[in-house]
Parts: sequence; C-alpha cells; structure tokens
Amino acid sequence: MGTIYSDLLSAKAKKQKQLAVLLDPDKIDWEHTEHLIRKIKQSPATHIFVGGSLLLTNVLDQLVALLKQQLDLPILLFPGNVSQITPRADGILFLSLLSGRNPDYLIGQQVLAAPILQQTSLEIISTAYILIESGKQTTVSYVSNTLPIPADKPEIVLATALAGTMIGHKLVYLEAGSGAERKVDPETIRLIASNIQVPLIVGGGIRSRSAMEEAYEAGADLVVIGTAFEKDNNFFDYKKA
Ligand code: 1GP
Repeated sequence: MGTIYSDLLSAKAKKQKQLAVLLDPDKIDWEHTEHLIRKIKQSPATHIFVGGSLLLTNVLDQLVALLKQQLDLPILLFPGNVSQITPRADGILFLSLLSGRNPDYLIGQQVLAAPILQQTSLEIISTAYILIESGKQTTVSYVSNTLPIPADKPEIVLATALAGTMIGHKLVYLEAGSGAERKVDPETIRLIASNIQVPLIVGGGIRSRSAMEEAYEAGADLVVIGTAFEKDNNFFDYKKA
C-alpha cells in the first residue's frame, strides 16, 4: 500500500481531518506564485490536488514542479482527463465517474491512462467519484456529458458509493462540482460516511469555515477547497488567530 493512502487511513482512524487545496493549472497567477505558496504554507492544508475539468494551458508540469520544490505536502493529481498526468506529482486520484453513464469516464480514459501511469512511480489511488446535483450545471457535468445524481436522492448516492467500494475503489469522493451553487448536503455526507469504511472526500461549493466544519462533522475525512482559496488567498487566515 502506498504511503499517501496509508496516511489517509491512519488519519481517518485517529479522526484527524484532512484538507486539500485544489489548484487548477489554468487559473494560476504566475506573477504571484510566491504569495500563493506562502498562503498555502500558512494554511491547514494537508494535501494539494492539481487538476481541472479542462486543461487549456501547458503548465501542469511547471506547476507541479514548483509545488514539489516549495511545499512539503503530498501532491495528488486530480485529472479531468488523460492529458492531465505528470510524473512529477506524488500520486493520482484514479477517478471513475460512477454517478454517470458515460463509458469514457467510467473506463475509457482510465485505459488510455494506465500504460502512461505504469511508466511512472505515481501512487495510484482508485477513487469512486460521485457527482451530485448542486444547482446550475457544473463544468464537470457538462464536460463529462453525464447527469449528476439528484440531490434529493441520497439513497442513489449511497448505492453508488457502496457499489464503488465493492468494486474496490479505495476512496469515495462526493462532488458538488467546482464553484457549485450548493455544496453536498450534510445529511447525504452523514449517510455515506456511516455506511463505508474507506476515507470519504467531499468537495464543491464549500466557501466558508462553517461549511468546512459542517462537512467534517457530518463525516467527511477530507474536504477539498478550490474556488474559495482561488478567489481569496486569505481564505485560511482564520487559522492564524
Ligand atoms: C471541485 O471539489 C472541488 O472538484 C472543489 O470545488 O472549487 O467549489 O471548492 P470548489
């Protein structure tokens, strides 16, 4: 078992909540990377996720190299597709979009990625990725050409998460979508957390400290913050108080 995953398991066992800052390579302000790195260092982040639904720029390698050089946190790829792989990261969330019925995001991209990943030493962490409806259509729903699970159908989310763990996925990720209007309902988080043994990741539309705490209290083991930190690099400053 890889180090990143075994650390996630031991953090879960000790009820130590984890926090990932999601960086989208397309949205990095290259004039101010020193500031970005300083703010990440000052934050409670335990992991860095790198990725996005699109990759319009050619800076993934450069960004991951910078993060590896400057930060002492595990850098995990969170790829929107097979083009978002670099051997410079520490690991990859090997996602299957189980909420959707598009074979390309269930197995197609993974087949294309596997021979590339075999040539790297990236830690590969198989992840049941579950998109939940959250207001207006999200980029991930549009780009993946899949429907999210209706937010008022937690039983479908649960059945999907259970299927994911039975298939053998090592993480479950409940995703509202980046910049979502509505985050994942804490009751849905609670239901899933109480029925699975693997670590539970929750992200999408979490824009406040209280929303983070709510997700943790409901049973999220790791919360992902993307847009809120991207829009305001001081988002985590409460930690200094
Ligand atoms: C998206 O879960 C992540 O994949 C983070 O979402 O950008 O809304 O924080 P936000």
